[in-house]
Amino acid sequence: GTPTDLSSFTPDAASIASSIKYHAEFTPLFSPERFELPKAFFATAQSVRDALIINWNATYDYYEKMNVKQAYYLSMEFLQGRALLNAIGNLELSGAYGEALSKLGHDLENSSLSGARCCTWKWGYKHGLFKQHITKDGQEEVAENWLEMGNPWEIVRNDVSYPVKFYGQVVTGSGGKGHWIGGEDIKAVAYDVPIPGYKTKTTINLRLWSTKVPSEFLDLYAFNAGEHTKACEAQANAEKICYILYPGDESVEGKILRLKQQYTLCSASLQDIIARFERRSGGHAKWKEFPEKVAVQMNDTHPTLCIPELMRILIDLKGMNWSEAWDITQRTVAYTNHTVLPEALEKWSLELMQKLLPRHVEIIQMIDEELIHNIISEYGTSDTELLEKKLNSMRILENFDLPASIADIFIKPKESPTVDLSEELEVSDEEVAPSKEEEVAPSKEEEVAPSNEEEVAPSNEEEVAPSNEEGEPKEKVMQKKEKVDTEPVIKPPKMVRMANLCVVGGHAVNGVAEIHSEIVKNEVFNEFYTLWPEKFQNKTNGNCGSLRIMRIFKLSGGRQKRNNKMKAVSFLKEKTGYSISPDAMFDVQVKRIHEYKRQLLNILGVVYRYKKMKEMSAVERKQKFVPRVCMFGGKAFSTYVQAKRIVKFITDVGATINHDSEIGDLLKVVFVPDYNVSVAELLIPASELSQHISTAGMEASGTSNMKFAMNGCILIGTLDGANVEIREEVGEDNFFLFGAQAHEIAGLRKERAEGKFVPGPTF
Ligand code: DL6
Repeated sequence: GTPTDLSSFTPDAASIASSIKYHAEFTPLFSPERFELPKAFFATAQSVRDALIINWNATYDYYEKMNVKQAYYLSMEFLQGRALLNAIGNLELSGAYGEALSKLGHDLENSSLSGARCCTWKWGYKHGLFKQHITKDGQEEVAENWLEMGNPWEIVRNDVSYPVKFYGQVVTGSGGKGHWIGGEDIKAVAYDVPIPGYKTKTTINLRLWSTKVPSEFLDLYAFNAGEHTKACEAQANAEKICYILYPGDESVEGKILRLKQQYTLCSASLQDIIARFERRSGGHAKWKEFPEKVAVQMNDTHPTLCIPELMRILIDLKGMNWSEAWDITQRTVAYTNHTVLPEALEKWSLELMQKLLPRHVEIIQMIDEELIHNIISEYGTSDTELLEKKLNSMRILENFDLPASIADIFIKPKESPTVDLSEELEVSDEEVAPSKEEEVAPSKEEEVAPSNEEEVAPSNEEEVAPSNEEGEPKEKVMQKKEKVDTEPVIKPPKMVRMANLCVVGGHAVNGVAEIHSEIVKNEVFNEFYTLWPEKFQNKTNGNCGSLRIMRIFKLSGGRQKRNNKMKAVSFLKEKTGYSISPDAMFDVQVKRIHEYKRQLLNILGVVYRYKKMKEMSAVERKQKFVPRVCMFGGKAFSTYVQAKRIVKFITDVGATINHDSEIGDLLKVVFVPDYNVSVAELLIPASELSQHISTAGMEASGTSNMKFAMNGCILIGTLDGANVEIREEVGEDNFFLFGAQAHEIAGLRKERAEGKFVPGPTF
């Protein structure tokens, strides 16, 4: 719905100037003597924030009064870009702000840029991913302390905070209720940021969580005894949760930290959502109607814990039974998938999760068991091979025993003699002894008597082999076989497949471009699609209106493009030291560095072009080649060695070509350091050709492709992600089609593996 009673307050330049001056004077972030750029930015942002707050309050008053359904988008990251110009534009106050700032001796564009430079908006974390420096050794990661200067947009809500628990034990009460006790307690405090809509006064809230411990957690005795670090340990543990975006997760500590981040987001957000629902229900919450008032959209699998957390709250705290809670949860939650790469689909060690979130693991095990029953009732038990296939691909718990009753299905009559080594291989009591938590409340796992993880065990495929005539669990039989035939192998760890949990627990699953949504249905989650086709849908990234805008402004060029190029030229000079010609064609590939995105292929193409140029005479070269600047930009994840090597290679190629006076402006290669939303806002409008050449079928959508197209840039790309729809929109003549199609890839890979290679066209 649209609020009707929003402010019609439109300040003029004079009142804006006095508001900026007020904030410059009373905002205690900068020293009083000067009014330089960063201060001008902060003061301007704060005056804009005042204007936004009026619309924001009116928006939420309206939502409250009308008791509207609210959609909550749960995401680990929001990369907002330049908030100041965006907000002023949306408020339709660009003219007035420009005038006010020039009265005060500043320029709106520069003030906004200053904000972008000192704060790359990685909402919610003290540090963003990292700042990328480019040195002679390639990428160097430097901590990015974007909050150093403070954040003019956020408003702390010290009165909005929720407890969040980790570790501890579960005591099972009557009716399957769990009491989660002990453990580590922190609190999540809300920080709000107003987000204005485009061509509307509706201004919504971006709510972020900061983590703290209640002040009584400071160990005063330890502190006074001089043990300062120990005394502040609880505080430090809580605060590090929101210290960094995507902390490295190779170590166990790193994994725990990530899981804590994910759970904090889910728990605090759901408690907040439920508190609002109850408040709006005036103390008479009709829980069945919860999904009519609340939609929770999980952005990727990071917020998957929403599912067991909502179940926990509904069952343990609101007194619902399992099926009531499950019905509400499923109708509330939905999932957006962003990747088909198997290695990027999150899995968590069950053991680790059980320690950190014991009650959630109980709930996940119950969801898994219910799923198993669903699968059996759908496919029956006569075709055990089919059943096995379905269970293997759909179960939430991987490498986890089937409940005993179900494992029996796979028992086949005696076929061949087995060696009875039962005594020797008996799983000792010790091995299955419950952990501390389980002693308090036996988990499902204990009921089905699993072995522990270090145990010698069969590999994945073997695990589904039939058991022996005594009906012993199949695992033990296979253990015997292992011991007899081969060296023991390490049992694969039990894992929780978060994407499967999302598909099972949510009522809708969407991909982010048409081709990707088809792959989601036909490959990644095909077994689920076969079972629940109605859940699957497509939402192309940025589609709302973007394609229409593209149609209207198809391939605009001219003077504006030239201005944009000039800005990029001076930015690149400042950042890289390279002088590039604005008359050259800007050929840009900016995105995360990844093998499937094929920056390597692009740079090899550049090397090839360079070599061809060198073979020609100066005259021929000039005739054959259009002057071109090949720009690359993007971060390589800190542990992704191959991606970092690609960055280094690009910079080395640049160093060679850019210093070749024979080539001059005909070819330049620039690696733009620290690519982020602000850099994108500068480079995309300056580009003439942009590269979206991922191996077809692998880029879920891409988001910059749409932005380049909307800025009148021609794309060269594969039929992958949103490229497919963009090409339909801009027309085949405005899109250079490149490379193989998704359905051809498997065949080509096979050919290559067999040593067949058909070279492509040369130029
Ligand atoms: O949906 C946003 C964006 C897509 O446009 C990209 O194609 C896709 O790679 C990206 N996916 C992720 C998820 N994780 N991984 N890998 O960031 O999502």
